[in-house]
Amino acid sequence: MPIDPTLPYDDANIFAKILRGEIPCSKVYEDEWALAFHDINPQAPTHILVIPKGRYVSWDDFSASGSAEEITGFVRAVGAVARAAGHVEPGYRLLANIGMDAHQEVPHLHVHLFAGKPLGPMLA
Ligand code: IU
Repeated sequence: MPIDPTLPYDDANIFAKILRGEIPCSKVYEDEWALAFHDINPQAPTHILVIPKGRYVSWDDFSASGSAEEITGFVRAVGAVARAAGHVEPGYRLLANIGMDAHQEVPHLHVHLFAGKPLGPMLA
């Protein structure tokens, strides 16, 4: 079910539990600002989720109220994940679903990183 992005942050969401270490994940990267792990239902040979450590529902509240340090740290982390996984060549795709129409399902900001095959033109 897609989430209502206008709701306040829910500390019981699954990615919050992963961040607190209450639920395991297949971690690929972690730093002060972000955690990255393999998606449990991969849609490409590489399908990684990168999440900020702060309590943000989506790109909307993150971009509006994240600090400059958090935003810079998160953006750098996404790039670091892609480089560490060796996907700069031949390329990769980033995607963030925000709210109902985009079918966001988990109410903690996450950026999908897809790679490992020719991904074709983007569908929207
Ligand atoms: P969405 O952008 O909110 O629609 O994507 C949520 C993603 O989170 C989706 O690709 C799920 O497979 C993934 N996921 C996960 O990796 N681990 C979980 O425990 C749950 C969802 I729930």
